[in-house]
Amino acid sequence: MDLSQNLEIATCTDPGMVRSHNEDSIAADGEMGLAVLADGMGGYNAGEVASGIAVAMIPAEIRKALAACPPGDLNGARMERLISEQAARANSTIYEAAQKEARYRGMGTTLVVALWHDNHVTVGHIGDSRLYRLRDDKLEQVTRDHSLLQEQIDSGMITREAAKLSNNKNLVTRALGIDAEVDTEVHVYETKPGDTYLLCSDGLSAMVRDEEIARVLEATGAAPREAGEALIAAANAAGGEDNVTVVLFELLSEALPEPESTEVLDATSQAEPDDVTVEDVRMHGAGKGSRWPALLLLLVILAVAAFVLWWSLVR
Ligand SMILES: [Mn+2]
Repeated sequence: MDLSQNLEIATCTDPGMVRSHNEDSIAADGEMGLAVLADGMGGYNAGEVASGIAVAMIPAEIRKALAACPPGDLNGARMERLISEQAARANSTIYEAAQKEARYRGMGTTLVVALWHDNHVTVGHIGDSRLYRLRDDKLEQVTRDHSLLQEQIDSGMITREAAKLSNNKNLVTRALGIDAEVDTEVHVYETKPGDTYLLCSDGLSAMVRDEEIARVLEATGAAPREAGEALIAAANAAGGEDNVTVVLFELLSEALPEPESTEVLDATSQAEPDDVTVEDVRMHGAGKGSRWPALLLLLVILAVAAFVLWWSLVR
């Protein structure tokens, strides 16, 4: 299914005003309706390696899996599973690379993955990279950070206002590639035509308040390219202390296409119940095909024998 007619996408990334290199990585694919953003961590450029592995592996594997998946199976539950599985695979690859090479030791990355499909978006995340949704001029943070700060807010240790002044904004409690196992948080949300989605690294959200992000989106009419560049500029104007990366996805006014021809799919799923393999089906077919001529031959032989018997009797 090609969604590129239904979406407008822009990706923007910048090292910021302080850092010499950019450890954020992004991938976006309009045809698949997929965006992946990763914010790497680890010394000696290892963060770049970790985030690079995540954005290279996950879209490639999701593309393969979607191509092999019947259109009627493209539902939220399937997408949730797909994102969790692929995040787990990327986790293993990063983790193993970090175990093998001393210079990669301790590397990891945040992750936010969004996959749009028939009027839904499935969102997976690990760490403090975020997804926001702009709907009817209202900006809402969809993902909830896996960070020390968020835990402190949740437990009532500090207020949301005090959190804005906190120094530990970048301490994440979950990351991809740090442990042998990873717990990806995945949810499915309904979409509405006209929605705009923003994926961002903490280089935006730690530098620019939500109200200011909303104001920038409003000022640019949430046009993806323009809004993306304006958000990067806003982060840099506020100090640009970290790499800053944004992906903007606008759902154009038409609804996303429904999966095609479910009848065909139902027929397929009935023809191949889980416990019957293709070999089984073929063997049964071949058996039926060869049995009938043998039976016919037997009848002919019996008829001939009966005729011979009758002929010998009447003579
Ligand atoms: Mn960052």
